[in-house]
Amino acid sequence: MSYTQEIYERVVQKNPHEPEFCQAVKEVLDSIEVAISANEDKYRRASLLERLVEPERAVSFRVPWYDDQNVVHVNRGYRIQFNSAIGPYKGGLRFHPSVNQSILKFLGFEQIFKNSLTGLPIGGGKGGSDFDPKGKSDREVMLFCQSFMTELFKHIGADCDVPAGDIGVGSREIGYLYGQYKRLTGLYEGVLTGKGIAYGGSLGRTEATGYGLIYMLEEMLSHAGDKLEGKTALVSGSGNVAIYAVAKAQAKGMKVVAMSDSNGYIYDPNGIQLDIVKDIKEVRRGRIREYAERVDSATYTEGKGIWTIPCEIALPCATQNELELADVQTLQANGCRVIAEGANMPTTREATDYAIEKGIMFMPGKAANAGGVATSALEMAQNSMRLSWTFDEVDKRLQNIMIDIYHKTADAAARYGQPNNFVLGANIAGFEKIASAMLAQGVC
Ligand code: NDP
Ligand code: 2IT
Repeated sequence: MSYTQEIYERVVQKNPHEPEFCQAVKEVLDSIEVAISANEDKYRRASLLERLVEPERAVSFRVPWYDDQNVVHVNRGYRIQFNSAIGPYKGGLRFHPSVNQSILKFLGFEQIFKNSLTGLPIGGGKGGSDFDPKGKSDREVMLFCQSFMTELFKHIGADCDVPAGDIGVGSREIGYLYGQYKRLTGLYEGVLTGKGIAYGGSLGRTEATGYGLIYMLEEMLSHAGDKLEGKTALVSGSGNVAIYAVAKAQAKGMKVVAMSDSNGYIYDPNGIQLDIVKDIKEVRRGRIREYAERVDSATYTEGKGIWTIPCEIALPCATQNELELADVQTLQANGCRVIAEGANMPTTREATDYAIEKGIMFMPGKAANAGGVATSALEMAQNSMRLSWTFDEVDKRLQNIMIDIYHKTADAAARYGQPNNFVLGANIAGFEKIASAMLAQGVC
């Protein structure tokens, strides 16, 4: 049995109740098998893969808080500090009722390779809670965030672990978390990213993941002799990543005809009016269905049928495993030729393999959505220097980082004889840097 297969079996055996984590590990191990086999002795002697799949530390804690009726609730909080070989743990916090250790370990594991691809000195981590911010008052969200940070602050710091946003954690939550960290520690330091511009945030961080996705897409198409202008796209989700992906796609002349949330999707053949989506989602925290109530040309459909709409480019920007085999088959039959993942692991393994096999250009999330965490690392750099760059300065750096990630990914894929397999390329390119840092630092 190969070293990678052996490790995968151990992971399944040791984590039988963690399907998402096992899924993420399998994809990476399958990809890096060709790179491992050439140097198998070296890696085995150091038990490199055994160490790679085990988080350095995973903390789980109680988060009690009062709602507006003075009823006490208890949620579970987590921080997975997965790998610090190339820098302090870095990765978002997710607040969503589906959060559990499996989901956060998959996200933390993905983050290791994503952060490596950015070329910046950041390790991999992820955290969050099964708290649901939906329908809660600002006061309830604040009390929850304060309670969450009252435990989390013991484990994080500007040079040790720097959380940020993810699903359910945006600028409001980051503000409350930062305020409590400062109160507890007395430190004004870059311990969180995605902060408000008034208190140490970086211009461009809000837009970075979505913009970065489109910069990546532009680079992919240009190397295939094509361009973004005039292309029709679907973007799932209507949160931070989806909104700024649509903004940049439209600025580049693309037509986005559909967006969604966890209840259903809107279809607007005239092209989505983003100012209305932003008002519904960012200002009023409403539901995407309201778009169809406000725009005559749009229809709203309950359920996850967004992928049945004909398009040339599909950008899943909501959540894990939202794009399944049947969806990719439908997309392909309707003329879709490109998929780039704004979300983390939104495409199931069968669907990913099918897309690559059928020649759909497919860019995995760890490369395509790395613009968010890369810009977080730029925020950390600005905080350390105690200065702030202009929007254009940050945006220019983001563009260069995305182009660089494209080349690292494509070059690694080509080196291993599969030039169209960007999943293989991204995993190998991310892994090589981590592996060399881990080997150099000895058994730890
Ligand atoms: P937001 O909370 O801002 O938005 C999430 C969107 O996805 C909402 O429209 C939400 O709908 C939808 N969604 C969430 N969970 C589900 C679900 N179980 N089923 C269907 N739809 C769902 O999060 P982000 O935009 O920040 O994150 C989106 C994705 O991008 C995630 O996979 C995240 O890990 C990834 N990502 C985020 C980065 C960032 O910088 N924010 C960076 C890199 C990746 P509803 O409102 O109904 O819940
Ligand atoms: O999945 C991700 O890369 C994020 N949620 C962003 C993490 C970060 O630290 O900015």
